[in-house]
Amino acid sequence: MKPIYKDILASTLKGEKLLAVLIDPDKMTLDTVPSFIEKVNTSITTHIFVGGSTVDENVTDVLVEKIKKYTTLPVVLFPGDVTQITNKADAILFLSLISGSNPEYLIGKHIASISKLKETDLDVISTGYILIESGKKTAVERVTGTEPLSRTNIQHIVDTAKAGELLGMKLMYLEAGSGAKLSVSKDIILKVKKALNIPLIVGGGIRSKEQLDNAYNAGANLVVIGTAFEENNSFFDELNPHGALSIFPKKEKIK
Ligand code: 1GP
Repeated sequence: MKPIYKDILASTLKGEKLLAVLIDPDKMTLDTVPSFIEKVNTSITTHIFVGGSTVDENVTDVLVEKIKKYTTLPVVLFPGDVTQITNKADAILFLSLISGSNPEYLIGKHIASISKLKETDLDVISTGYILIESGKKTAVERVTGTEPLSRTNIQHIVDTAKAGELLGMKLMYLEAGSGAKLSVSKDIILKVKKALNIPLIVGGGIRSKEQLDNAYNAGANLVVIGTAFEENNSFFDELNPHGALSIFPKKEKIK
């Protein structure tokens, strides 16, 4: 088993900032994997997350196998359902949707996943998953039948995250939802981070370098971006501190 959580924790303690590219198996075709992963490999990405709200059976397994052929980056499952579990990945976020009170997403799906999980050697990472209001109805809301937490009641978000930590969760994920109109605010990230001793993940609606830096500066240890990469491959270059990586060697300056 690869020690994915141990590595995230070590990076967090060193103050390193991590970036996960989220690949939704529903939106990526197998033939686009090589070129997309090449972009990922030459970017500041540190992790590849794979998962979606609605994915057909076995699609994730085949996709992860292909991704693994083209990268050495850790592949972490971010599953919407039990059918998305595959041993071809390195780790799985064992997500409990603690912002809602649907028992299926708090513990039900977890129980259903055990027979499959025990056949794998995935690093299983207990993760508190908190959905935050983001300006429009998201797929997570629709699929889980839960309401997001109000973005103005920050104390309630902080208390929810702290309760998750005290229950033993090893990561906390503040989620605005894929394609969110409003990403998680700086103030929310700042206050949740201050209350927690575990690494903090932030995702949903981050589409610019400025938003990414804001999330890091407020205290996010790992940021997840999906839609912005899906819609525009050159976004990888925008995040690269040296701009687009050129395949041509730089010309020496004539003195
Ligand atoms: C969704 O947090 C992730 O679960 C990423 O969201 O697709 O909006 O980047 P985006």
